[in-house]
Amino acid sequence: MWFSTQNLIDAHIIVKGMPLERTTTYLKGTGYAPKFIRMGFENVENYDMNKGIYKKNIFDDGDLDFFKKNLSESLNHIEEYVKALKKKAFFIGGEHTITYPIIKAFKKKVKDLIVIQIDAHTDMSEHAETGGDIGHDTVMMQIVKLGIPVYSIGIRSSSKEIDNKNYTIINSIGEIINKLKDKNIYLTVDLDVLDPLLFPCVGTPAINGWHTKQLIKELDILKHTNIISADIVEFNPACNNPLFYSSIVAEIIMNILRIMD
Ligand SMILES: [Mn+2]
Repeated sequence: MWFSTQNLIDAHIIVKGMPLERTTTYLKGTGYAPKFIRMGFENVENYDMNKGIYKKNIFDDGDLDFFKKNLSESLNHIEEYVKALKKKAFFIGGEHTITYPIIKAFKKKVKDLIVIQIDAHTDMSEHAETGGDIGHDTVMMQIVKLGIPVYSIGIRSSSKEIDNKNYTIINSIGEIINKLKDKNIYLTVDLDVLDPLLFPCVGTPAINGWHTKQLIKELDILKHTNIISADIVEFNPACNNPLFYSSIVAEIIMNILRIMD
């Protein structure tokens, strides 16, 4: 990214690409997302009329390599990387499945961990469509099974009604802002929360979604909370005009980095 620093020691946030694609079921291509998103950053300024200049140091640590690794080897690779992390990080997926090993690693590192999921789908299936328990469609089920509370927003599609004490669907992050005090928050943003007619570059589009304005408004509610790390997932650059949409994703990431101070 053009504004990243070469100096890990001075970095406030580490950016790591996780181009995992093993369990996608509909439109393929999210494994190419980190490369495209970095190109998209060429069209992003670090000054915002309302939010000012972005002053934090970002260190771009490149991508994890999943070449010739199967799903479980890939998940272990992610977990080991996150375990060894000593700074706040922003992860660029890849499929939503990456969030599971990330949370497994953070569970061992921090207390009072909660997950905020911004997504069109609950990802609460018991079994993955591609077989086994782990997949982009079961990732939140796996996380609640670790005993981590998940608050979800943007949901409009699910394979069934969800009845799980650790999984709560909310209408706005404002509803739970009082509960977030003293919590270590992990934020995961699945881009299919956006309306597919506005932002079509996702693997599993779902109609009647959000405008980017609504996404950024919800993100900004988290400004003074303790976000320990975050990810953005499910961008699929195998669509028409991918560089155009890559810069939209980069702008959204910029807004997430701003609330991670
Ligand atoms: Mn998802």
